[in-house]
Amino acid sequence: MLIGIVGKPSTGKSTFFMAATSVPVERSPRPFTTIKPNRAVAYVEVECVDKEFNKQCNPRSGFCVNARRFVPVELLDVAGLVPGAHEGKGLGNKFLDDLRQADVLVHIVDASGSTNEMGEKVPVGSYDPCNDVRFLEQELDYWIKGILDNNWGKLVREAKLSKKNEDMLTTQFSGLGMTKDVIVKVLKESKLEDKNLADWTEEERLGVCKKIRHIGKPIIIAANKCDLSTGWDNYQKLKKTFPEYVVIACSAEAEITLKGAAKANFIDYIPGDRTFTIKAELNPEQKKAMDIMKLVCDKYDGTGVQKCLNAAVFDFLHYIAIFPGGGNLIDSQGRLLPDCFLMPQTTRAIDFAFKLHSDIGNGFIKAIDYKTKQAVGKEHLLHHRDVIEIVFKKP
Ligand SMILES: Nc1nc2c(ncn2[C@@H]2O[C@H](COP(=O)(O)OP(=O)(O)OP(=O)(O)O)[C@@H](O)[C@H]2O)c(=O)[nH]1
Ligand SMILES: [Mg+2]
Repeated sequence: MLIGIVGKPSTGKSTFFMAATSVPVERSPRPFTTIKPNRAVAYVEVECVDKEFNKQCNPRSGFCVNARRFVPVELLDVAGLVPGAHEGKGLGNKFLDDLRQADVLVHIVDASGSTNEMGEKVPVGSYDPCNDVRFLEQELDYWIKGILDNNWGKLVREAKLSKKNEDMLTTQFSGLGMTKDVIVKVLKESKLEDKNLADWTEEERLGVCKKIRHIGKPIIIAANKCDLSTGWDNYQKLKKTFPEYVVIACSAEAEITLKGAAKANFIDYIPGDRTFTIKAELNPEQKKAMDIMKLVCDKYDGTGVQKCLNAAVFDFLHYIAIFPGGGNLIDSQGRLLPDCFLMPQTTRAIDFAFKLHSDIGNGFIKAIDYKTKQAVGKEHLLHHRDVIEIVFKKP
């Protein structure tokens, strides 16, 4: 699972990245601070199944606190995108190629309205962040169109060899993680299944790219810097203006502060908590900082960083978490429930077997639902938080 962080410069992409991964990266109010992409592990939260067995799990990767299991995902922070990037403005949009494999994008919007469309500092509240939503969609559309345009001549020649549109475009966009099903759907909706590529208009090409972006690079919005004075109003405005979007209020700076305070043992705080408790004597300055954090958490139900990642993976992509249930839940090194896999919603027992190992998939005999002890077949659809053992014939 790869989550891409996108947006214009200075909205707090790298701050969000650092808040989620704890990996220190360069960040500053100067536009284009990030040039080379940052990639690291973040986590999404799953209600662990260990409590159902009255045990404490021991994850191989990630961690688990009080049956709150944090499962690794990858996060990618790229350079800022400005209007006209597809024509080479700012850093252009070539760096978006880093996002080719992203399953979902988090658009970091500066909800405080303190950066203009180029990411330059302006007085708080003087810029309307709603402007950024459509511009980002447009730049992504043109990025995808650029990929198509670069190969258009070749595709038109191949079309003459009576290759099918769906096959040519599937090959063309496989690098963006598109499946044939998606391409067939896009062509059908556009009524371009059988139209000779040589006769496609510019608009038809762009229309297809828009649909591909919509399906293949779905976006959720993080209304960041909500700790600043105009954050609340702009967060409400974003939700109202874009009802088709998931919009989550977020303060990446607050998350960094809280994680830092928890590491220093000043507070009890686990990412995703709605609030925190102070457990040490604080000096007046620290106390003031924590008072501000409390206000932010109370107003927005937490800092929103963990909420964004969870929402992207579970509420939006509808992924499910599956725990392998073999060996009485214990691996060869004695770890209980060592793994937890994030899988698409329509995962069958056989898909999960192949995810574990191709030998397990090829030798599949049956799957056992560890919670109910029932045997199920290859086609059985798995559910969120299932614990599944695969019985297979060894090669
Ligand atoms: N008040 C507040 N400031 C924030 C928040 N998140 C980021 N900032 C500030 O916004 C500025 C830009 O942050 P970056 O993380 O460098 O922004 P970026 O989007 O990565 O910028 P580029 O790499 O230039 O595209 C920094 O001064 C951050 O401290 C937040 O949640 N609240
Ligand atoms: Mg950055």
